[in-house]
Amino acid sequence: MSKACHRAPSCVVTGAAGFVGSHLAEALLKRGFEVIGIDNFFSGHRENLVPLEAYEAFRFHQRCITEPGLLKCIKGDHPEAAVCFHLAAVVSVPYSVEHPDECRRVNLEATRALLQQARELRFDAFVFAGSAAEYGCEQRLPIAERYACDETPRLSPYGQTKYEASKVVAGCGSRPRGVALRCFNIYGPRQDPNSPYSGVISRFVKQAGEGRSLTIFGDGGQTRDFIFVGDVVAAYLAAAGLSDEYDSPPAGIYNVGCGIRVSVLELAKIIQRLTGGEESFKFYPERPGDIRDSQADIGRFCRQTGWRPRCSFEQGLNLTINWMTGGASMAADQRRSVPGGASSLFTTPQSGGDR
Ligand code: UD2
Repeated sequence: MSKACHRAPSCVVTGAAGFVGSHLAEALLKRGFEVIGIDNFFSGHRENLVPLEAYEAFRFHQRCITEPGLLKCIKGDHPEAAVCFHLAAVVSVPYSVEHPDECRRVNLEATRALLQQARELRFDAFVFAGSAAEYGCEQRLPIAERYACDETPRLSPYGQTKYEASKVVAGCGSRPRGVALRCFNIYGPRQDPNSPYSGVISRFVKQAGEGRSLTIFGDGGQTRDFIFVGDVVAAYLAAAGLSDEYDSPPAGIYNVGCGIRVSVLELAKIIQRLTGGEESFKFYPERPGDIRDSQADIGRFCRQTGWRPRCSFEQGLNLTINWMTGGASMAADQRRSVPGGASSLFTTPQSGGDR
């Protein structure tokens, strides 16, 4: 498979104001691609666009992905557009339970419509944000892509619609090449810690920074496969065939994680140590619907692309802690830049892994 393209295509990024979408857009801009960002700020933040607006090649449209003909309209304004990274979605699992119809419209039907337009417009690649939620309560570890099937009992409309959409994307043929990345627990700078449903790492770092006890749901023995956002961005670039380090994979569905699981209690202790706080935890009842263990089998994506997670857990946590704690006293626009320069997200050295 080919590596970086000679003539840079323009890239559409839906969900560009989101946690992962904004990092992806920034990485593309740094590599010289034009980026057309789309977001309706339902869960994305305007602040995340600040670093992107420093690039002339960044264009932004405040639009909703459910608008009929959206991609055709974008292509009319930006004829070079040839790659679509589709990350915009209803991202909250509990919200999807409360709003199943909206979740289906946004996560499945809008994806189907965008893909159909990408096909008619002869886009090169369509890369979709799938999720580990597609596996429901899978007990076999590590979890391989083939374990998710139509009969899998999924715990939420979020998991179900992501599963159906991933299948549609992967089955779309060769033009565009459809790739769905089933990402496990992503963490890093720009993850919003302020909701009860925010990712556990962002919540723990915030609690530790404020000198509070860390809130553990259940006994803390549940495990997750945490992956740093910079590694996820590298996977997206590879998936679209835009990486100068990794090969592009054939159309299909691929897990993206570290392949290692860490318990919530272990995580809490590491964060206390890295933030220099006293060990102090408060235990609460297990969250309804919580799965016990999660760990990705990442062999398929690694074999097809040469991609590997490169950021060790401690490096990733330190970058996240620096950003969150350094950000508290800064202006919003400064806060959205990653300490050490955004490049630190994507150029973490190879590491033996100190999980
Ligand atoms: C993640 C994704 C979700 C979906 C799912 C797939 C996030 C925020 N959510 O859900 O979208 O893809 O994976 O399986 O990435 N916890 C605590 N204390 C806290 C917060 C959480 O103990 O203050 C526990 C929580 O009960 C769970 C674990 O930490 O056992 C991870 O929780 P999470 O919300 O970060 O992510 P998860 O795996 O529920």
